[in-house]
Amino acid sequence: MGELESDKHVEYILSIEKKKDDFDALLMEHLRINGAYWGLTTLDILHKISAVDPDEVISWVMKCYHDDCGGFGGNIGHDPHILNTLSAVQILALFDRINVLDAEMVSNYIAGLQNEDGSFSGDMWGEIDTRFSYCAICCLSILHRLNKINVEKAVNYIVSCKNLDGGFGCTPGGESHAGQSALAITGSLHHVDRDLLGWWLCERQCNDGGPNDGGLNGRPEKLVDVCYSWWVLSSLIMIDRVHWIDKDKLTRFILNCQDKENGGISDRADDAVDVFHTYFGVAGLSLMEYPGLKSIDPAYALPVDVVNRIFFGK
Ligand code: 3PZ
Ligand code: ZN
Repeated sequence: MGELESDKHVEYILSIEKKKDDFDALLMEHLRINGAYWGLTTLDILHKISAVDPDEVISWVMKCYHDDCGGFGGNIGHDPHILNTLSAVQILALFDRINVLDAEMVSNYIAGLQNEDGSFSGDMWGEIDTRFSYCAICCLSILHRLNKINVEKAVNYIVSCKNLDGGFGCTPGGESHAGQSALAITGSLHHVDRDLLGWWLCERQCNDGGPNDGGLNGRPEKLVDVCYSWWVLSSLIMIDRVHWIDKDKLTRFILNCQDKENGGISDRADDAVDVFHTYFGVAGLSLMEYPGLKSIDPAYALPVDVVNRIFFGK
């Protein structure tokens, strides 16, 4: 299995920025700000954020800002969306530059996306998903402005998406997925049946003895995928049931998904790498306290020192 190829991953992330015109880059064009958040957070976990120029990053991020509405687009000239707005706020937090924002404008944009039933739309077109509830709550919490929304209704909406298996869907009655990060931020984890959800999450670990042994899948009967290391582990940590999975096997699986030559991590062993799975792989290892990594907060998906700076000014 070997160890984490940290230097190779740093080089890989720095290289993505340079090749802007190949096919992968084109595919990522509309979510460039999310990609920037994934790459930069990975660099920070690896203690290499100093490899980028903060002023350059911040000035690019602010070019994605729409000062008429308070939201951010996925790239310069792209329409605003709550997903991109969260990425922008997280990037600014990484560099301790939240102060460049008009926090009132940004939080008014987010608050404006809350619906009567407490749910959140992703943008002005109205698609609803509990993942947008998470984006809204995480963003407003970082901006110290949760008071702008009806938190009780927001929590009740997420709770209304709880299923009999203990998990949460994206809409009421939808198949179980993520959602409890938002509940953790608002101090509402008492709505979770920890044993039932913990059991469902642990059932995600694969035990077939093959190259993907120890990996986690997102739903029953699906293939394992490195990115679920993050969704499942972060949830298990928040409900205090992380000791229910085999950490050694999961660590070995993530390390097996590395491209040891050119850097980067893929969804499964021997697939093509991308920045998304590189981030979630490294972040998953950080949650499992892999040596030499900064620890990451499971609810905010930001390094713990960044979260402490936001909330305790230290
Ligand atoms: C990937 N998106 O819809 S996407 C994403 N997926 O924008 C980014 N695991 O084809 C990258 N699958 C790669 N670099 C994949 C982000 C998806 C998740 C797809 C995926 C991941 C298995 C099939 C949804 C936050 C934001 C968005 C998502 C999840 C979390 C794709 C396919 C979809 C997307 C982008 C590229 C390569 C990278
Ligand atoms: Zn994945």
